[in-house]
Amino acid sequence: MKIPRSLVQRLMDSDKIVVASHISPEGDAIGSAIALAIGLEKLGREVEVLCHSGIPKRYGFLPMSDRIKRSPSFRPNLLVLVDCADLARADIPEDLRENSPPVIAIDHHPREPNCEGKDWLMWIEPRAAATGEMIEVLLKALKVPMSPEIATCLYTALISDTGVFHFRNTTPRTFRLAASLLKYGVDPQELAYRVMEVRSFAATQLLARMLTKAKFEPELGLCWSVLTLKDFEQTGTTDEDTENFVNFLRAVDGARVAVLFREIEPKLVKVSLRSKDGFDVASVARQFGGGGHPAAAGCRLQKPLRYAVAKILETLRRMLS
Ligand SMILES: [Mn+2]
Repeated sequence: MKIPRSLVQRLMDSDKIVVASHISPEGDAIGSAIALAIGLEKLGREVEVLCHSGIPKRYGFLPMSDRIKRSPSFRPNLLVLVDCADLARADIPEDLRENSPPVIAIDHHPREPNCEGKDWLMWIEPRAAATGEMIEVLLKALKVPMSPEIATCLYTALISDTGVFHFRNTTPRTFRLAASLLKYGVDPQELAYRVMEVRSFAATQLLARMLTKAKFEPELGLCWSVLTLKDFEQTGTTDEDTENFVNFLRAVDGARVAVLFREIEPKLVKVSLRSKDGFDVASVARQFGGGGHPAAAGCRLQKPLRYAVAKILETLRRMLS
């Protein structure tokens, strides 16, 4: 991995830095953002991590997570996006999006960056299993020593994007980095539990509903399910509780593509897409304004649930048949 030299220079030259990631952030987004922020703070920079729509409870154990802000408390002279190279998908307040300072984007999603007309510096490594791998390289270049806090964040990033090292994006580099992080006191069982496994009882009941309503179209290899506003209301859950649910659909024998639709508002539907044998679900997500990786992607549609489900299934059925 080669960091553009100008990127390191730009970081060194900036003293008020905001680090942010994409909407619906997961472990790689949040872990990478916090790890970089801790490192930049050690270098004496004023740094804030932003999650404009709030940090999912699941990640509340991460160091510095209690200092994550919804809006910056100072005017930054640099905005760093991690795990995201698209200002439109960044989880930041509108005024910062419209009137952003220079931007550095550090990402491993293999998509065309969306940055026309802006002062941008880009570092994209599609072969990195997680953006966390890139942050480790960057912190080394910045001469920030590894610490237990940074190691916890980077390990969280790795296991989140590799499904605890079982997706195909896992490489020797991933394992080497994970091994080196264990030397800083990372507890692999504890982190895997907190990031991938932990589920409230209410969320378990929501999961039961998703499984009961699942549909399987074996001739296409399509497995999908829907959670409605009513499902969330009646179980006392929110969309945050659906993390990793779609993997149960993906696990179905014979499923090539798994889709989970969630009705968030009467006219807002979130969609998670997963695939097994190389089918590119990111290309489907992009058709609907979303993004992601070939095997794991997502999008949100400002449409009624019925419409969103019909549209996406129609697209998938056409591509799968
Ligand atoms: Mn990622």
